[in-house]
Amino acid sequence: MALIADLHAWEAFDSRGTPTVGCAVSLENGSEGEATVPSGASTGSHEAHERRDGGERYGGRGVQDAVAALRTEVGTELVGRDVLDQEGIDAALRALDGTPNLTRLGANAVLAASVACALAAARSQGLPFWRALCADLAPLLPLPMVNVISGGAHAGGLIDVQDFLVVPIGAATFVEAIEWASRVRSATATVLRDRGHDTSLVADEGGLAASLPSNRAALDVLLAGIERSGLEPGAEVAIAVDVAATQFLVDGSYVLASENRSLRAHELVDELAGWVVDYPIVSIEDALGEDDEAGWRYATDRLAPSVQLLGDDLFVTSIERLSSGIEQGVANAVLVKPNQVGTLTDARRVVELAQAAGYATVLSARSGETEDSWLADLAVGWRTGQLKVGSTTRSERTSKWNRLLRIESEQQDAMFAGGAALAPLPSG
Ligand code: 2PG
Ligand code: MG
Repeated sequence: MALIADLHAWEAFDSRGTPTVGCAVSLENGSEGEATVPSGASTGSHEAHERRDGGERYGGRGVQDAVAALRTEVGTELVGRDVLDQEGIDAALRALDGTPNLTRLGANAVLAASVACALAAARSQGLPFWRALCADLAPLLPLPMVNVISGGAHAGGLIDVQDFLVVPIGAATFVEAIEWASRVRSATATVLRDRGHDTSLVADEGGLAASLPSNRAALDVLLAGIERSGLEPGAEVAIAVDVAATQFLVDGSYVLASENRSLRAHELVDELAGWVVDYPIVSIEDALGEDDEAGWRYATDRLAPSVQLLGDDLFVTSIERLSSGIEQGVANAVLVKPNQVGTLTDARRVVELAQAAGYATVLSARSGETEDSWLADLAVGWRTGQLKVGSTTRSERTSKWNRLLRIESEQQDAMFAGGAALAPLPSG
């Protein structure tokens, strides 16, 4: 037993300078756990509720009410509970909230408490967080998915597709994988500079935010960056895109504003299929809007046999939405963001459900992050196989990569997931 003695909460900053929730839990045995939580910009409408104060402070985005709830009713509920029973803690948080989407307390408040408890539990057992999470299973270092060029909501809509990422599929270790990703980023910046673009401005996740004429132009630049880095496109380093299509779905049409084109769902899928032929693309996230069922079915038929088709806004880390996706055979991989659902237990169940169904799992940071690194431990301990964090620059991103570098350096026998983590999985 490791009983909670006290819970403290405060208003902190995220990487966009927007308020977020911080929470610390101290135990009767003297151990502590402390967490701050992230926040998205291209959020799905089915995500758990992020509680904001409204009013004047921080343009209405303050979180003083969420913090006050933690200090009062959540603290009262949790003090005296055993942090070694994470499921019990998370169930108590859900019951206290009383709504399906955590609308009353706020998912930002609930997740901060959930993670702080989990961290305190690991401390009190004298274990690294990842070890406390995987118990007897072997830890697995994730294949990194690294943002190099940004568009969409993270880069002022310069181009429509939100993320152009690299996936070092041929790397043998995490150390090698992240060095390759970093090398491609530098080479891509050089390519952009050579072509007359400004590379001093970066987007929310540290990606290069260039004003390119089309989405294909970004793929051209990224492919040129991989070639310039001396790594082999498609064999050593591949490309992933997060289309984030919900963001440009207007009245049933997908509006590629940068290209002055408006596409029906099947036309967008056909366009993406063309990109897969012309570029070494291994993963496509949110190819369609979050509720475009027919579009997703068509996308799955056309794309999922050969590439990873990843649902973010589609599944929003929801057991219900993922279960129905699995039943209908939609997509073949799920993006997992703990703050989309609000508790670690719920996020972990989504990972387990996906793994049991042969879907690949990609744990993901948000565009608004903090310097915390607990996400890296979740990837290793939950054996998600893949981790998407943003760029290899900016401290709120590197804190996660740095944590993995340390874990790999200390756990020489830890397995690295590598390119085999990508869907379609052999059993899927
Ligand atoms: C996404 C994430 C991270 P946001 O769409 O996958 O890139 O963005 O946190 O803004 O939802
Ligand atoms: Mg996404």
